[in-house]
Formats: sequence, structure tokens, C-alpha cells
Amino acid sequence: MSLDTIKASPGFEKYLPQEYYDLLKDSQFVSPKKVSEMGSFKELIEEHPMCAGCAMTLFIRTMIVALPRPEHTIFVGTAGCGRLVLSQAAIPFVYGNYGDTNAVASGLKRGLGIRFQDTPKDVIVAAGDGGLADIGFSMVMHSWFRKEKFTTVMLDNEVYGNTGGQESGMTQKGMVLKMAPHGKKFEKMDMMGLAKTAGVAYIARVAPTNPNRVAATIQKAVLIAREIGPTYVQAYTSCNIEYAIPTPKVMDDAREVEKARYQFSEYFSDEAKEYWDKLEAEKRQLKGGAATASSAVPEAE
Ligand SMILES: Cc1ncc(C[n+]2csc(CCOP(=O)(O)OP(=O)(O)O)c2C)c(N)n1
Ligand code: SF4
Repeated sequence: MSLDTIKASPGFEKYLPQEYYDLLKDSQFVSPKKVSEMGSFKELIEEHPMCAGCAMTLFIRTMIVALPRPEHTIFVGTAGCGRLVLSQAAIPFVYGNYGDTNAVASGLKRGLGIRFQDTPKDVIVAAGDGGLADIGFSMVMHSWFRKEKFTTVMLDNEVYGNTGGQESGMTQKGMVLKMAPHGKKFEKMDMMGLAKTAGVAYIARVAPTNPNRVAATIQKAVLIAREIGPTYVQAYTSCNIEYAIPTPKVMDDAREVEKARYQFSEYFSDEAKEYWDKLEAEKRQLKGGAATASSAVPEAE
């Protein structure tokens, strides 16, 4: 952890708000945090304009707490609900045009690799199912074929939430939405299978029902992408507005959907598995000592 990347330019210190000083005092920039500690330290995202109860917000909040090195992380997002949160976090955010995220992230990751040869930067695309499986599909696939070393997180609410309810390739067959009144005519796309075919090193599907598991999944995806190759996390992040889920029932829905068709699953390529096992062995060795994010798996719980 390091405060270097958020150091104020000389002369500006007195103009920065209290929130900035809270970040310097007790945040992930000071020491790694566990999801079980959420609410007791200054989080890197605290304000956003998402709908009340939106599961995507909970997922993004957990994902940010899980970042192995937030001070060396850059998010790439695009049009869609998720960017409303991501663009307000204390982490650099690049806004790709709708569909362009994985092309932008490819160039960014390569450029950062040339500029910061001693400090690898973690690039994470986080965008909706429409952005990644529809308009951005070819760019997602080709970033995977090219083995670009960054993480793609699909915020899969199974609809175009931000524009009021069009079907996406990830919507379930038969689903009737405000702007799909006849029901969707074809099956939900198998992006997990396509990722495997394209040679993605680590692939996971997760629902936001277990914050520790979300955190552990994100950490695996980021650390494996840093060293081995592309990683993909597909997260069920229901849209309570377009699916008319009453706010108090959002987590009930997540649990039901998880049980019925969104069970946690993960896949490692052989190389990714070998690397992950090595990191876990290092972590066990360091237990009791000070584990560093670059040499060991951070604690998620
Ligand atoms: C090139 C382009 N086409 C269309 C839009 C309009 N647009 C903005 S958000 C959005 C849908 C977002 O859906 P999704 O990617 O699934 O994310 P969600 O809002 O559901 O999180 C669309 C079509 C745009 N901004 N740019
Ligand atoms: S429209 Fe849906 S996905 Fe977007 S913020 Fe609202 S509940 Fe969340």
C-alpha cells in the first residue's frame, strides 16, 4: 500500500476536503482492508447516484474493497449504470465509448507496461452485459484471443438498465421487458464458454450473495491477469428497476437466481492454476508475517 499516488501537489493541501484527509488516515491506501470491516474505514467509493437497493452497487463496492493494489489500479468503463459508481471512486477511471472498453483497456495496459516497467498496473474493465456481450462483443473476444493481461468484469443485470429495459444477449430467453414486449427470442449467451474457447486464464461466475467470495474472486482475477493473461468475472447484479424487484427483496432474488442458474463456478487454465497455487503457498509461508500484495494473496475475509 502506498500514499504516493494520491499525494497532493504542493500548495494544494489546504484546499482539499476532509474526505481526502480521511483517505490518508484510514483507507485501503494505508493498509489492506477486509470485506468484514466494511463500514469501519474510509471507503474509496462513498457516494453514487444508483437506484436504491441496486445489487450492482453492492457488487462494485465489494470489488473495490477487494482490489489488491488500489493505488495502482485503473478502471475502464463505459455507458451503462456501473460507470455512475466507478467514475466517483478514488481510483482512476477511463470512460471508453460504448463497446470500446476492451480495445481501450488493451492499449492502456500495454502503454502502462512501457511507462511503468517496475510497477505493474492493474487494469480492470467493468461494464454491463450490453456493453460487453452486444456492442463490445468483438472487442472483448479479440482482447481475449490476443491474451491481453487485464480483467474483464461483466456487471450482468441481464438487461440494458441505464436506457430503460432493452433486452441484451445476456437476457434469459422468453423474458419480457419494457422494450422487449414480445419476449426475448434466443438463449442467454454463454460468455463463460466463449471465454474458455478464447483461452482466458481465469473465468468465474458469481452472485453478490457472499461478499467474501466476491472479494476472493476479484483478487484471483486481478492477480492472475497481472502475471498470466486475460481473466473474466461474470457477476449477477440484478436490476431491481427493470425486473421490478422490490428493494427489500433484492438479496432474496440474488439467492434464488444463484440457486437456480447462477451458482458460483470458476475455471483456471493450467498455467493460471500453477501460478495461483504458488501464490497460496507463499501466503501460507508468510502467515504470521507481513504479506505483501505482490508476493502473496491478500486476505479476503
Ligand atoms: C454507441 C452508443 N450506443 C448507444 C448508447 C446508449 N446507451 C447508453 S447506456 C446503454 C445501455 C447500457 O446497458 P448495459 O451495457 O447492459 O449496462 P447497464 O446499464 O444495464 O448496467 C445504451 C444503449 C451509447 N451511449 N453509445
Ligand atoms: S437501473 Fe437497474 S442497474 Fe441501473 S442503477 Fe437502477 S437498479 Fe441498478
